[in-house]
Amino acid sequence: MLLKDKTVIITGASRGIGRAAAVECARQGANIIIGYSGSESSRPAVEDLINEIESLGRGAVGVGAPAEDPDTGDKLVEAAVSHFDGVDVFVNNAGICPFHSFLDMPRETYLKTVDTNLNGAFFAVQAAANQMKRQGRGGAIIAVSSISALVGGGMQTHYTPTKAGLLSLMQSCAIALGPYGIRCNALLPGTIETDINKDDLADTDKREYMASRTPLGRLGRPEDLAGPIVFLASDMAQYVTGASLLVDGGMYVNLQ
Ligand code: NAD
Ligand code: RM4
Repeated sequence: MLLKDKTVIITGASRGIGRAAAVECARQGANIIIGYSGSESSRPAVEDLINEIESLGRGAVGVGAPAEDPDTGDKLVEAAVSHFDGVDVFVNNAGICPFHSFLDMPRETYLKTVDTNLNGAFFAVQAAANQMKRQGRGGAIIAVSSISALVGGGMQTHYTPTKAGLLSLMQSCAIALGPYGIRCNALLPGTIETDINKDDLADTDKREYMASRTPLGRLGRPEDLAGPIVFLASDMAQYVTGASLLVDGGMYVNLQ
């Protein structure tokens, strides 16, 4: 029960890494605000997650919260205040990576990626931090960045800068928010099999290449990130702020 009676907001929690984190946080005693895109097609997945969390004896509320909307953070915070006891943990997880070559990258693809992954995150983190400051009991903010904050991707020239930006945002926020007892850390997943890279990894050669780069011998699963997210959210990490935690099966260090 590392998060007993805490309230955790997770953006993009309807599936993938965000969903796995939501379930594990609930298992550890937290109530969850499930941020999702707001699309009708996501609603069944959100209902399914609410049911799973309730079966663990915890509360969960789904909030339609498009990541690119600067007002989304306020909306998520309002839900946490009205349904539970404010916000203890904010996990900025929502993100997209529409793989595309650089030289002909459509402007709208670039702008949408930056708005969704980084600009929206800035305002959401700001909203969560202001609420945590008002509450006066500290808090934890986790940005789901990526191994791609540290290395490039030829088909990810729009995406990797957003992930580096999130890492940098957590470093600066750690300084800005430390005086309020608010810890800010970046989680850097490696290659995790989810919907975000389903098409990319449908290429068997690419999939095998990515797996072969991983010393632990397999690609990641969403559940592999849940424990590290709980750790950063919990008091076990009470002196951890401004840090980056790679969870990549060793992929980053695997030069030779
Ligand atoms: P995913 O596609 O399963 O999940 C992404 C989540 O973000 C979904 O719930 C989706 O609905 C939500 N989302 C997308 N656009 C949104 C929007 N405009 N507003 C609100 N929600 C929106 O993929 P995932 O792998 O679970 O991705 C989660 C995070 O992990 C992303 O930020 C991604 O960049 C990061 N990440 C993933 C990997 C990987 O290999 N899968 C590696 C490193 C980092
Ligand atoms: C990650 C990393 C993975 C990729 C996903 C979409 O940051 O680059 O390899 O599949 O993004």
